[in-house]
Amino acid sequence: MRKLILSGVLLSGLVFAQPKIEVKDAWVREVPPTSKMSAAYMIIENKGKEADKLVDASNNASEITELHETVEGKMRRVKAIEVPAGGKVELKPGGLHIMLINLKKPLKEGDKVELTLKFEKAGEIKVQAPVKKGMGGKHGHGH
Ligand SMILES: [Cu+2]
Repeated sequence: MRKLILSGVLLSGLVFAQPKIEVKDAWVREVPPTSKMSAAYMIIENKGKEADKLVDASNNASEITELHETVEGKMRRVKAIEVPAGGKVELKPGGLHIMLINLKKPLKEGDKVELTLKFEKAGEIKVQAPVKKGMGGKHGHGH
């Protein structure tokens, strides 16, 4: 039943709004077992003619999911992440990210996290994000 409703929503979306959001290279940072937080990164491409916004997210690895950005080494919450028409936005260490707060279990390299991204126009998009070790030393994630 749920599948039927979902495909109906997808179809009407295609006909009327033509959302063209693509999520690439999603990954979640491996954290030490003592850490209760991690972050998810990815590239979001908008191939449509209308700007869209990431307005919310959830995931199966943590209790709380927030949209964050890092500015001058400090993180702050943002209400939405804009994805310009015909453009892309990169969520990366030291910049925009999806914060995973209160991890249900430690995240180890090789694990997979299922993220649900909610866009203002494109609706919900599910992404499988592998857990990887952080790249580079300086990521400006001040926990
Ligand atoms: Cu953060």
